Amino acid sequence: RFEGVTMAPPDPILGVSEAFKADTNDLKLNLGVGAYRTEDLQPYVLNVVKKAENMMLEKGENKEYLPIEGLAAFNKATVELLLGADNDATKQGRVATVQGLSGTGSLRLAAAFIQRYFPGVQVLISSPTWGNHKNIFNDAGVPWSEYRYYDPKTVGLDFEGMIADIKAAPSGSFVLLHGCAHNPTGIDPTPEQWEKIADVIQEKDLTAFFDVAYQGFASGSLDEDASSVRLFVARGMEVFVAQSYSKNLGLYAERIGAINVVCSSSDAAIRVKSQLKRLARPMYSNPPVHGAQIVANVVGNPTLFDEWKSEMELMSGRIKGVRQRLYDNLSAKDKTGKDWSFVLRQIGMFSFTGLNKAQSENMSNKWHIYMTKDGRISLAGLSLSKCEYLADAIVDSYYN
Ligand code: PLP
Ligand code: TYF
Repeated sequence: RFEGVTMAPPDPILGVSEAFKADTNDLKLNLGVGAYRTEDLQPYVLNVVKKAENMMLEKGENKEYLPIEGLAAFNKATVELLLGADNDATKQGRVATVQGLSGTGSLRLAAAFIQRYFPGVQVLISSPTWGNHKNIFNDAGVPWSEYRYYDPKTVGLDFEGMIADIKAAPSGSFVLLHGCAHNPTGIDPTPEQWEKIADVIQEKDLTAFFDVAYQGFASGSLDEDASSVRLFVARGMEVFVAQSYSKNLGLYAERIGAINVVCSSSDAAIRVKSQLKRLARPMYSNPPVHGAQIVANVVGNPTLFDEWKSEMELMSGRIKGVRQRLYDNLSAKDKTGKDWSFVLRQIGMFSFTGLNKAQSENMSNKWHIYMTKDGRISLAGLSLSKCEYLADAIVDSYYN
């Protein structure tokens, strides 16, 4: 019966960790998956998470089923975090919020909604984008096409190309946008460019679909990292927003996030929410409670909330420090005078090095540095003390 089943290819990002594990060299470095490490390259559980878990134990929280839409206190906290405490859309009840299985599950639920209510309508995604985006829309049966985003000549944003491609999309299309800290490039539009993107989306009657996986983690400020989304919502635009707490609260394995649909009326929001629940029920019935309680406790407790903000600043600050050190080492090691300042301009967990597939393979084969084949490295998995070794490897791979 199962003889005809063929082997599935490994995930291009998660598969890197497998290759890393198999390497026995002491110099090995895993810069594949985007997961925060301490300066000693150990996983990090935030202090506020431990404190929230203690509070939950003391309260004697139970493990009863959640409603299909998730934990009420979490849903309230998550939308406030996203849009700000007294946002008009929230106050007017225009936002349908459903707890999801982290960012991925929230994106997948929205994709199922698009497939059901807008069959055949396409989603535009950036070229490149997070590899799982294509899988998610493919499996949901939502057609997608790409808009230009990355310009290899400048290692920056191809803004003209992006605008031209969005303008050319059939009216009614959805446009997937990374709210902040674009994965894999680390290149974000400026505030002025965001205004122009919103103009085009509004003029062409398109709908923005934001993927917010790094709020607070990119700049260190929750408000700044949500400004793209808030700009669209302030214009009265209807948007989808998927949220994830994997990175900013380090809750990778708890699978906690949400899908928010900002609608033009509270009536529409109620109906949209009912349909999201209908889609969730046969897929997974209802979401897990533990991560939702952690988020609700951290965001809902002023002391923990402030402490969380400091811990996020610490994490994003460490990454910025590593970014600077890597840039300094690259500039010192590279005798050709090449300008490496793009490393400093990129934000978030990643740096897009410009290394091609063969050069990325040289990084792993010769230097035991594991990274994705598109040239992306996770700076969150790097320490200050390893920057010099990494710079040697990059310069060697770049010119050989
Ligand atoms: N979207 C982007 C752009 C990501 O980089 C990630 C991974 O961090 C996710 C979504 C979702 O991750 P998770 O499902 O762990 O929340
Ligand atoms: O891009 C990353 O590294 C993170 C983690 O299928 C991730 O977003 C990678 C691949 C995947 C799920 C999460």
